[in-house]
Amino acid sequence: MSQRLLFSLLLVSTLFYGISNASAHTVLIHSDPAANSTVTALPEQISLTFADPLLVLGSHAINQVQVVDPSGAVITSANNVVKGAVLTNVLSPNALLSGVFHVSFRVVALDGHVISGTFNFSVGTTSATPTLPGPIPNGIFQITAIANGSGLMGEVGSPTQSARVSFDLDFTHKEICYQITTKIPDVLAVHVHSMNQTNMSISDEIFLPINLASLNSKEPFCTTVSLNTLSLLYYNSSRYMIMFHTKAFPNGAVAGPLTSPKSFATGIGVSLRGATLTSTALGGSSALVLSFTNNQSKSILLTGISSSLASSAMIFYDSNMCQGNNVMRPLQNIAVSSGQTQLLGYKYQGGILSGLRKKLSLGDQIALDVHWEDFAGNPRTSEILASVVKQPKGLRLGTDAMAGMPGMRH
Ligand SMILES: [Cu+2]
Repeated sequence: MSQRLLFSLLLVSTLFYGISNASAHTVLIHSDPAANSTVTALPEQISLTFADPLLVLGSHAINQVQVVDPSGAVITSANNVVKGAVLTNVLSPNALLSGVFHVSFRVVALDGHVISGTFNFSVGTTSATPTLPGPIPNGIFQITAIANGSGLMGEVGSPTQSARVSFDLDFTHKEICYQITTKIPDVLAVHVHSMNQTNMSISDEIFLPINLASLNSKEPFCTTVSLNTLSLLYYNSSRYMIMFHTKAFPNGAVAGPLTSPKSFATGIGVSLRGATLTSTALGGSSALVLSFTNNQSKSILLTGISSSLASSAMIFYDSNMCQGNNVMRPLQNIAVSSGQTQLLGYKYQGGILSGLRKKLSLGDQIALDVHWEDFAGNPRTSEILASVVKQPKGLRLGTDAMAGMPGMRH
């Protein structure tokens, strides 16, 4: 299996073309995976190499390859990429299955002749029980990733696009639940790949396929995984990377490494949505809007907020920040019952960052930590990016809160 380089500009071509023959019609001379072969893991793409360049007619899909997994699901995308004599297509399976994969193709050679064919390859099961990298921990652990195009070198990526991903590793239910926030259009596939830290390359094999239905979904998407997959992510999270493949960048538009497991809980998690912070000068204060949903089966406590950009922060109760007669009362916590959404806003319950270490300008994205406690009293932290918005008319930050919070200004 070839590997692409991530952090190195060194590029090694591993494509070997067969000797082109002089016959009238082209033939398939090579594929990856190879016909009738057995591979240990599914690669992120299917690649067919023909003896001669294929005909390309603008955006017409005249060259097509399709892969069907052992469950009968089509796992290729609608995006067939032709480069000379090579046809590729990114694979987006919903699960990593072992068994027989069926490949069919139909291509047009430069002389106009249509060539079609089919073949199989297999993904084998590893017969030996894998040795887990450490003892199986109890409960749920959260890891996050921020993907962007700047991490990709030796590959063309999109430096302007990004994605934020959070994973809950649930050892009790052998499940991974994830949520993805991104504005990337035309996503063909999202994969978690392993990274080799010695030669800084990303594996072409799919470690964990990400279901595209999870993109910007309100609820976390959960999928059953093996204890081995959970343990590898738990113990070696920094050796894994999430990668978004798009129509514009089939080889990967944005990517980012997974962080170490951040916190512990025994429930499924929370959803954070619609976070905004009001613009403010350096050293000033900013009011938060955030909706916090408890996805767990029992009540939890929202215990606070913080940001590395603010010297202090709090959650509070206030009748109405926009009426000028308000007195903020700092809150230790807010109980949120199962399935309920708690809004932090400009009225009643709210949140404030103060002593900002940088000016917050319209459109900035600020990382915010939201602290909560699960029903068993385990402290957890979830992260969200808050967009900076204009301070609404009449918004006043309470005098009591100001006295208690050095650095807060109007
Ligand atoms: Cu990939």
